[in-house]
Amino acid sequence: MSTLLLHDEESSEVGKLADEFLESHAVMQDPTELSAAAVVTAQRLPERVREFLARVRTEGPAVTVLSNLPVQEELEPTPIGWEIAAKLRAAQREEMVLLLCGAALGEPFGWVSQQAGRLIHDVCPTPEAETSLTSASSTLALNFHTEDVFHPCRCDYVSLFCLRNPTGVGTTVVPVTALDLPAEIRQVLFQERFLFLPDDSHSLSSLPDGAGGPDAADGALSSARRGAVLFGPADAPYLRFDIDFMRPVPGDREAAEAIEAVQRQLSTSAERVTLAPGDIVFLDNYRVVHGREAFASRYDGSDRWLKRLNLSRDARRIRALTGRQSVII
Ligand SMILES: O=C(O)CCC(=O)C(=O)O
Ligand SMILES: [Fe+2]
Repeated sequence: MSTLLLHDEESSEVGKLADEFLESHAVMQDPTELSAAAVVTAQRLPERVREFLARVRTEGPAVTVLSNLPVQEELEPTPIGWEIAAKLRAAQREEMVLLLCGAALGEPFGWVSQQAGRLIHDVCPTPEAETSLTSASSTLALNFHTEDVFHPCRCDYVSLFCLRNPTGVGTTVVPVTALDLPAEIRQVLFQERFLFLPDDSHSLSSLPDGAGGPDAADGALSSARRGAVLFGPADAPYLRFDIDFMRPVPGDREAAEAIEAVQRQLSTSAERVTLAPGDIVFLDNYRVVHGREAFASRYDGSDRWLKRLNLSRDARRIRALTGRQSVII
């Protein structure tokens, strides 16, 4: 992991840029325009931040943290779920800080099917979702996963901006380099013997280009996408994995065993990143899987609260693959 600790002057520069951006673009509702404007304005972030993120983009460290970013002292209470956060436009200034920093690394985009097509998401514990398989969970740990594992346009980096984390709940991370598997299993993992499914944070009816289907397990399975777990260079592969939302191709025992072998190794290799308010972590979604420890939610306004933004290295690739012009795909 690599961290850049911002000096206080740099932090206030970022805050000022976020205020300015918010003022001039608050009325800009179109996420595609907002994403493009952020990429341009990100050029005015402090030089050390831009350089640091350029190194990340050129296959630098797979887990990186920007630290000491501004979070308002008078931050509102943690909302009880993303829908309330969206209605209240909670922590809009922090959203702009994340949008600008993220836009120095990639092009911000979102999903029509996730958090009602918002560009920037709220990650906070939500009543009734405590044991769900989504980031709104709390008492159930979130298993290691590739973000949006089902889709070829999944993000290159997922970024999380911590606004509150009073009990030091850890984000868990495992790099693909931690996998040390026998050659026979690796060979299976490199083959397209796996089905990847949309996770429960997506409303199936509005998934992009045919990935959705009837809201039933069988329906989701029938719309699953086939692919490999390991891909790219044989000696430095990329990884695509989410035990909860993948299956072996029906009847493929070897593929099933390979999934179990990977999951076993991931569970013994977890690293922990404890985000503090003012930290943004950028997770390389091709080179690490991530998850989150279990914790007790309180729903008293003091719960853990993150903002999340998906980043693509090339939004044109998304347009070419989905046929949509918007960055909300
Ligand atoms: O809460 C965390 O630390 C990670 C949650 C997560 O996996 C996500 O929001 O994509
Ligand atoms: Fe995630």
